[in-house]
Order: sequence, then C-alpha cells, then structure tokens
Amino acid sequence: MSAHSVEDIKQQSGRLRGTLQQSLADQITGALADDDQTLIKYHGSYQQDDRDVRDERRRQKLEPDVSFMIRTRTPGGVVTPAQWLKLDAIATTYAERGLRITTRQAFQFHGVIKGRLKATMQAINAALIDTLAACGDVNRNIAVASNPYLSQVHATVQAQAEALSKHLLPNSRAYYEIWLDEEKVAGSGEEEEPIYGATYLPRKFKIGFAVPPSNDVDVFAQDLGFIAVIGNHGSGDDGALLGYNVSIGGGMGATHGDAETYPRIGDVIGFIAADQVTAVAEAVITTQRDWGNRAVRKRARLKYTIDDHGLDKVKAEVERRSGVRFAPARAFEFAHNADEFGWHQGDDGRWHLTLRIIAGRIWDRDGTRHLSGLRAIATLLDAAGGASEFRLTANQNLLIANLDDAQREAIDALIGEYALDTHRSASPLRKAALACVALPTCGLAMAEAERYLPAFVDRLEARLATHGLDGADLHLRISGCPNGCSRPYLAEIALVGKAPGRYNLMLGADHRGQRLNTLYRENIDETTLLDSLDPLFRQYAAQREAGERFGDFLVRSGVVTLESTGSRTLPLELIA
Ligand code: SRM
Ligand code: SF4
Repeated sequence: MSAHSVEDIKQQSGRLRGTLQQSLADQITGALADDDQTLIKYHGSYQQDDRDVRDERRRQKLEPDVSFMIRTRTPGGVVTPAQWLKLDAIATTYAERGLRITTRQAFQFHGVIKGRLKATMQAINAALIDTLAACGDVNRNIAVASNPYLSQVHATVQAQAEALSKHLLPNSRAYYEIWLDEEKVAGSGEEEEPIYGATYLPRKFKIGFAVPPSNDVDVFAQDLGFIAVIGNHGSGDDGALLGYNVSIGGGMGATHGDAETYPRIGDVIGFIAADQVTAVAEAVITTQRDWGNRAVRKRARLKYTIDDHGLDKVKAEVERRSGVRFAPARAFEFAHNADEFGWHQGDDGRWHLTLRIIAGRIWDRDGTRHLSGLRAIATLLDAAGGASEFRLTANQNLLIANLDDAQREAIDALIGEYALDTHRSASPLRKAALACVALPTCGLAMAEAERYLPAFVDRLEARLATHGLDGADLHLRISGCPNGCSRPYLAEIALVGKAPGRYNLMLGADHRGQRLNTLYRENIDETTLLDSLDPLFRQYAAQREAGERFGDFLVRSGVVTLESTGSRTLPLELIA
C-alpha cells in the first residue's frame, strides 16, 4: 500500500481527484496506483482481491486477482421497482456476486474489474443512484428506521435523513468528472468544502435515525444518532414528531489485543426540535473534524474524541457551534433491534412485506433463485406503476412496501414460487442473525462470516433443540474480524473472527441494542464454541424467567458481568 499517510493523500488529492483518471486508463495492471486506492473509497468503491485464490496466485507469482467492490449511497435504503431492475441488471452484467444488502441499507456489488468500473458507475447513476461518499472519511450512508409508511412520523424521518445525507455530501465535482465525464472547469481541485475542509474528517462518520419502539438501525452504534420522539396518547400531540433525542459516540470497531480500541455505545446528550437536526449534525461533524485524532488513525473515531476530551466538553462545543441548546432528553423505549418479518399494514391500509435475506446476499446460486424471484416481483410492481418501493433494512433484509390488496396476493404467489419465504420457515435465531461479508472479498477478514453463517446456525439450532429451545429468539451476529461490521458487540451471542476457523465468543448484550456484550471465550474453534454454549443453553432452559431473553439471563445469572468490558447500559431515567 501507499507510503503516504491517509491525511497526506486527502490533503494532496485536489479534492478527491488524485490520479484516478490515469489509474483507470492504465491498462497494464488491473489495480489502481497506491494513493488512488485510498481516494476511490470517497467515490464509493474499494479495491479488493479474491482471497480464495490469493495464496495460490502468490505461489505462481501472479498479480492478485484484483477487482472492485462498489457501494451505493441510498439513505434509508429506498429504491423504486424500476431502480431495482436496473441494479439487478448491473449486478448481472458487471459484478460477480449478485446484489448484497449491507448493514447500513446500501447495495454492494463485488467483483467489478477495473476496465468495467466506469461503465458500472455510469449505469448506477443512470438508475438515479450514486455512490458518492459511501466509503471514506466522510459522512456515510445514513441509516433510517425501516418502514417509512408505517406512520407519518416514519415518512417525515426518512425525508429528513435524505435531506441530511445530501447536505453532508462533499462539494467536490471530482466524482462527476471522473465517472460521468463532466467537464473539468477552471478551479477544479480547490472547491470550497465548508463542512469537511481540505482533509475531510479524521475517520469515517455514521448517522442513524431510529423510530422507537424499533431500534433496527442500532442507533447506539452510530457516531451520531437521532431517536424520534413521538407525541404520547392523550398528550394532545398524538403521533406527531416532537423532535429527537440525540446520541453521540457510538462505534463498534476494535483491534484484537489493543485496549486503546473498543466498541462503545452512544451517549444520549439531550433533546432537540426536528428543525435543528442539520445544525446539530453539522456541529457534531465539524467538532469531530477539528478535535478528532489525526495522528493515530485507530483512535480517530468520534467515540475516542469524546473519551479523550470528555462528553460535557464535546456537548458544550456542539451547542456553541450549532447555536442549539439541548433540552433534557425525553424518556424512550426500544423493544428490539431486529426486523419484524412478514406482512404489516400501515396507518393508511397499505401493505408492507419484510423478507429475510440471509446475510443480505441476493443471487441465483446453489439451487436458489432469489435474484430472479425479486426481479419477477420488481417487474410486476414496475408494470403496475404506483408508489411501491423496495427498502433495505439495517439488518440486511428487504422490505417491499406500499402495496394494495391485489399486489399482496400476487407477491405472495411469487414468494412461494421462488422460495423467498425464509421469513415464514426459518427459526427466530436464523431470521435475526447477521454476518458481515468477510471472505473472500474483504481484505481485513481473519475468519469466515457470511459463508459460515448458515452452517453455524444449523449447528446452533441442533444444540438449542436438545434443550427444548427450538423456537428461542436469540440474536446471533458473526464478524470475520474485530472491526464489527455486523455490529457483533450488540448481539446476545457473537462470534468475532480471530483466525481461520477460530473466533472470540462474546455474550450478554441485550436484544434492544442498548447494552454491549463481553468476551466469554477467546480464540476457539467451532466445537469449543458449541460446547461453551451448551451448558448455558441448559441453564437458560431451566432457569429463565417468563419472557426473559438469553442476553438478559446471562447478566442476571452472573455468567457475564457488565464490568468485565466496561459495558454499560443507558441511564435508567432515559428509558420509559
Ligand atoms: Fe465495515 C471496513 C464491509 C458496516 C466497521 N467494512 C470494512 C471493509 C470496507 C473492509 C476494508 O476496509 O477493506 C468491508 C468490505 C467488505 C466487503 O468485501 O464488502 C466492510 N461494513 C461492511 C459491510 C458491507 C458489512 C455487511 O456485511 O453488510 C457494511 C457496509 C455498510 C455500508 O453500507 O456503509 C459495513 N462497518 C459496518 C459497521 C456497521 C454499521 O455501520 O452500522 C461497522 C461498525 C460500526 C462502526 O463503524 O463503528 C463497520 N468496517 C468497520 C471498520 C471499523 C471501523 C473502526 O472504527 O474501527 C472497518 C475497518 C476500517 O475502517 O479501518 C470496516
Ligand atoms: Fe471485513 Fe472485518 Fe468488516 Fe467483516 S467485520 S466485513 S471481516 S472488516
């Protein structure tokens, strides 16, 4: 990789241009020049290589099998049926691993070769979707509570998130010049970046909007979280959006064996009116821009800025910059951080279906025809016109929203025909489980995650069954390394990759995304994983209280202690 620091690369990039044009034109290699590998992230793409063949190619003295991952910027993960069809065509034409729904409601395409990168980007933009700032040290795709049609509040929150996402885009025209052939005008490379400045943020930045009682976006894993506060029954403002509780300093990433890095849940710092969201977001971002650690990248996230400077000081600075004074936080209650599957009806009588997509991967492979099935559904909805939508969830699932009675019937038939009915047939454990991408595309993976999930769930289900826990609703998350892309530290049971076939077993988070789990066993293989869980399942089956969740049981029974990793719950007065 590059000899230059990321800070230098950003500074000298001419507002994210670097030598990307030249790198793309260079036909001698399938890779980009070193510094451009950093810069392309801001355009929504990563250079990767196929790790399944990496060693073999090295032995044969061949260049790594390089290709690119492309990630969309789709706030709240909303696309129309027509856009779905275009994304499907792009996946089929240019990529290798179908469509992948991410844990932040984006689409990823894997395996795009350099020579087809520009055409792929153009096709994505022709679908009226962009990839700008989907990666890099900027605000990333904004996560939003999944169903905008359940109530007017959901729709308002979605609209606000979309506007904020746009507002926080980099100002540079580099993206449009490089990918969309926009003419370069005088002064290009020096555009004003009022929010980011010349060196952008010290690190990635993530925002999520939650609408209680669902915490499907895991709002406390976000650098900046907005928790919608809705008028109570009988208060005179029933169902109206009153404003947001604001949470800052969440983050998952850590490095094995390095106590300087850790997952952290956000702190709720107060309540703001809905029209103060932009001012507060900008103030949090610019505070992090100016106060974040630019010398040590692994300590550069907002969570460390807060721990280094103190929460009160950061909050006061945000108030100063935004001109917004935080009111005391309002009570709130999250019921869960998973998705609710199947059909639901909104306030207005329209229908919404949440489908289970295992680890977010949609393709036709190994006998499945999920890509074809969703194509058939999108074709049907597109032909019907109307306002139906596809919506990705932050739990890697898919919502088909805003349907009438007849469409519901037609879709049900297609769901059956293409075996897209995992939401009906799978156990609660399988339905709620998350796994990050990991091997073979992720350059940082230490162990399998997405590819391992189905087999591990099979084995876990078998163990649960021996204790009569077949239907137990447990939240399992697997990450191939401690970076935590499946937000494993918020799972009741988590496997965090340590080496091929070996994981750290983390236990004891709650099911609402409000409590971190803790390390239970380190660096163990599958047999030891299952053997470690077995006695806990036995104990849980025998001693749990009515309705008690596994994570809560482990804490109550003292199997895991919150102190052991400095995990903490939210202040009780904030929970209704
Ligand atoms: Fe992530 C890096 C995939 C959500 C924390 N993440 C990566 C990279 C780009 C690997 C790399 O840097 O070379 C992975 C690409 C794998 C591949 O082949 O596709 C990757 N992250 C993903 C996705 C696709 C996981 C998934 O299975 O869905 C998610 C894409 C989200 C999106 O659409 O924007 C994804 N990543 C997350 C989340 C969850 C979230 O945002 O809610 C986290 C934890 C929250 C957080 O940021 O703290 C997360 N990813 C990281 C980190 C650790 C950051 C840190 O502060 O230490 C890295 C490594 C890094 O940044 O250096 C990373
Ligand atoms: Fe890759 Fe690690 Fe993220 Fe999984 S958690 S996608 S292995 S960086």
